Amino acid sequence: MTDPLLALRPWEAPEVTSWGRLPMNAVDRRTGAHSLDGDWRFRLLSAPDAPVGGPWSTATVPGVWTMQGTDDLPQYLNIRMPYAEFPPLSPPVNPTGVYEREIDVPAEWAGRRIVLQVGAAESVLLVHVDGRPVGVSKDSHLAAEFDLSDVVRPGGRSVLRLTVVKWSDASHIEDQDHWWHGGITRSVLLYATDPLQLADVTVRAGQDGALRVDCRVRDAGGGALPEGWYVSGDLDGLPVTQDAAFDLANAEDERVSDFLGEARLTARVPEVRTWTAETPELYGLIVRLHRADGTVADTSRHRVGFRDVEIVGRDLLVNGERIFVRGVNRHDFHPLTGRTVSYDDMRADLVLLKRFGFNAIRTAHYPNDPTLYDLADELGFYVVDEADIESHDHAHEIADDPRYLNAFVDRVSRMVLRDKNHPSVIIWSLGNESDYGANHDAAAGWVRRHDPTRPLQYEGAAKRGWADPELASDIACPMYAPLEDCVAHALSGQQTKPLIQCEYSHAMGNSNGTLADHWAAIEATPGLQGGFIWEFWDHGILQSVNEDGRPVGRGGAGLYDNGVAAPGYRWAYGGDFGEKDHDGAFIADGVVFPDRTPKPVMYEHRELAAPLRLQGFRHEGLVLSNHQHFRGLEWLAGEWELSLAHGGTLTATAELPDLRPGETTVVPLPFALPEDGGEAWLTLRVTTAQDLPWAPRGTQVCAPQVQLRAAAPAEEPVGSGRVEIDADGLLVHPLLTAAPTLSLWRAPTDNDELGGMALRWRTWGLDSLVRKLLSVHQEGDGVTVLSEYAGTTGVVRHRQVFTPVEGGVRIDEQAELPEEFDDVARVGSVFETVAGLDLLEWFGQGPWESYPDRSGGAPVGHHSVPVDELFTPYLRPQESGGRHGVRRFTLSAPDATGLAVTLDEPRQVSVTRYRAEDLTAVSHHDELLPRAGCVVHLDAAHRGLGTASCGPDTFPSYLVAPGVHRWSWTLRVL
Ligand code: IPT
Repeated sequence: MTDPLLALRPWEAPEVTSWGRLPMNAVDRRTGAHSLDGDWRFRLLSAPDAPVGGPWSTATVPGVWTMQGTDDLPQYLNIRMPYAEFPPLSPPVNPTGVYEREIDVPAEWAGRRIVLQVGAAESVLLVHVDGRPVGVSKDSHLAAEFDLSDVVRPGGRSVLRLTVVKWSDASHIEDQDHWWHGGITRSVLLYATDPLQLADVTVRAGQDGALRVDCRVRDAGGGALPEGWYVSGDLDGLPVTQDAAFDLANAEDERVSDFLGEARLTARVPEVRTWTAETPELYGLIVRLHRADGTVADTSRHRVGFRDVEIVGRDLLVNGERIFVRGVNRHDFHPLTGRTVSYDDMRADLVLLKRFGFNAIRTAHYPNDPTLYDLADELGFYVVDEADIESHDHAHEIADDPRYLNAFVDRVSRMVLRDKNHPSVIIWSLGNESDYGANHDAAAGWVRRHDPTRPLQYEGAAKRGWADPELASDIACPMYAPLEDCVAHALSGQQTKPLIQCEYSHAMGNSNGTLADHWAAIEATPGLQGGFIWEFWDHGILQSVNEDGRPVGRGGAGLYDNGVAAPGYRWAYGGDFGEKDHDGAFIADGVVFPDRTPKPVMYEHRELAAPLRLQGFRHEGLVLSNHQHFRGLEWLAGEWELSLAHGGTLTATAELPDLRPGETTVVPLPFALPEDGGEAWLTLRVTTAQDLPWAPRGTQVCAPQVQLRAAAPAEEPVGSGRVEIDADGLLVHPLLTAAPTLSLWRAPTDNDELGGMALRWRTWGLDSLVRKLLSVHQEGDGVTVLSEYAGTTGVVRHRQVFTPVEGGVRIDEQAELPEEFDDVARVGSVFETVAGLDLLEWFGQGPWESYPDRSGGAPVGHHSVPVDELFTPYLRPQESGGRHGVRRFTLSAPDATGLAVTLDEPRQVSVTRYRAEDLTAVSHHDELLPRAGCVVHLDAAHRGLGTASCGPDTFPSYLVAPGVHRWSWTLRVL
């Protein structure tokens, strides 16, 4: 007999969004439920209608079978669908996982309503109990519940089968930019309630302390709703009482009141502690449903945050304040489990984001694990909650396709029904990259009626006109818009909606150039309120064998904080599972590595988000301001630090002033500036003053800095030594294994590659310049060497003048770039050292990696880092490890021997174990073999990083111009 669920072929029926599924609601049933997580019997079929035969294997639930040893492996594609079939069709080979296990139903559940909850399954879920069809559900990122009361027996044992079909009509609207997987990705539960139950609870809690709780009550007993039921509530000890005036049971319409009633609880909290991302104050609410005799039939627990969100004019306000949105896009991702994320992992994500100054999350591009929202409420984040709709490859057809109408409304409405009680959720999003059509308007209409308390946004609609009030977006939420367009819009007088970019500053590889420029503009321009960096994660999957089944290399090990990627492992990206179609390293575009090690941009972000700002002198003092929206500085402690170029670092405890949000004050200089010591910088190191849920006391929050004294022009006493130059015109030096030569090339970053710059550089031949010695000219003790570096389309003239100075040699260099080399990666010197010089100490910006357009978070000071830790292991090897604004450095061995370099002015310097060509030659970090010595670059000019892998390139001011470049440096032996 054909199974009716299979006969329905729900995987090719977009109109069918579910069958037998219970309505979504916001009653949390996790506590007290029976977990069905663990090992299940498992079979992977080649198609949903293939016979279920052969031996069972085992699969872990929750988990994806694509990472549990089956031959159906992860595949990474951004926009393109992995198969050619048009919506709503699926390919003939359609991996289908059959999960089975016994369930023992407790005898005490007799007379109760028994419900199965499947946290998430992708992409179509079919449920059977003892071979009987129970239900169907779609939406890979929301839970599905089914009433099993009629198919299981309390005290008995049943066989539960969950069939998960990987490809379906739904896949065409789940075409998000991440790995394709298959499986059950969130927990499976079984729970029981009284037939008289809370079907849904809607909490509204405003900044004024007014609380309103709407309860939907249902009786599954079959007949009319029992007489005399009522609800009561308790908010941290404050009674919440039933509103007698509220139309209790929709009494006027008996067809409704037969099985569904409504009641309202209200309270007003005096002197309410309001919720914001800075002050995540939560109250505990218990809602009870009572039978007529007063006994409790059902209970629902909530955490309530009192806050308002509204748009006034063109400003998004939280509790009446225009906030800045310092956001990030976050996927549910884990390098070992694919999409299944634990409480601890989610908490670690959010704790890290808090520590680096983020205050907002867009749940790109689907409703995240429910726990994420609990944590966002608790730790303090503003959330843009996004529905599971991305039809990227077929966006235009689907947006207006009536066959998909149900799916759009279903997905958006179920998300809202699930998440509506979270104070953290301040904006609903209709989805991502799905063009714009009637299906969106239908979903938007539902949301506006059901939840008028929050704005909604949709980039696809906003794209049609940032200011157009007719479109289904209350926010102008573009992605990757040029900053000048945003500023121009805000200044145009035409702006009607808050401008908050839903994606900006693409974090692929060594990236996020101009982030500081963005924030300077956002903070200075009314109408701009921030945005969401793309994205949190580099989605590298931990792999010990490569696509050919061979063990991966052992290079580049031990560079990650938590040691997950030990030698013999690599981070897989697109193509690494042998997929023919893939989008390569585009999946590695996060601000953290796959094991959550922060990338250097995180330090930049932390500084840009600083709650406390230091703005230099005014009225003989230092100007301090509180840059928060809602709280004072009492949670912070400070320490002054004075860094002298020729001297050490002095410290003193800072008394932080009492400043309300937005206030500024002037404090006296904490140190008398010593006469000598040269260039001087004052830093206020700000840490947490007490233990917080997201940071122990003493965690660094920011380190704003001001320059107190500029450097005086350096005078180099002329020395007497001799400079040795070989027959090729190259410097001979005991500590150098390769003499300083000219470099115009860097191992292309992802931005350089995808933005087309690297292609131009290769066409010009900058990766293989041919040096020709023109002349060597001795003058006194000094030597002038003229040479030419020929590319394929132009020639660079280069001059080095070597002059002996006390203890070493000064090198004055000049390079003349032809007009056609109008945008190169760098102009500077490169040389290599003997082995053993393993410690870099410098005065300049640091300690972490910085580049000309990403240097805002690296304070000037004395820094010291082992050479092996200078390099940043971006998943696809590329230019990395640079330090901006370096004035001088030493490279030394443990016995303090080594070399010292002084630069004529602050320059970009990098010291790594790799030549640019080493990095260019490989595609993964494990293939890199570190050199024993150091490869040192010091640049007269270095191109900014920009974000051209997806979005704007760096700004013109960070480009390296053609023409004459001059730089000088001295090299001494320690
Ligand atoms: C945009 C997507 O929304 C996001 O999912 C991701 O793919 C990002 O770009 C790039 O990493 S879509 C892009 C075509 C602008």
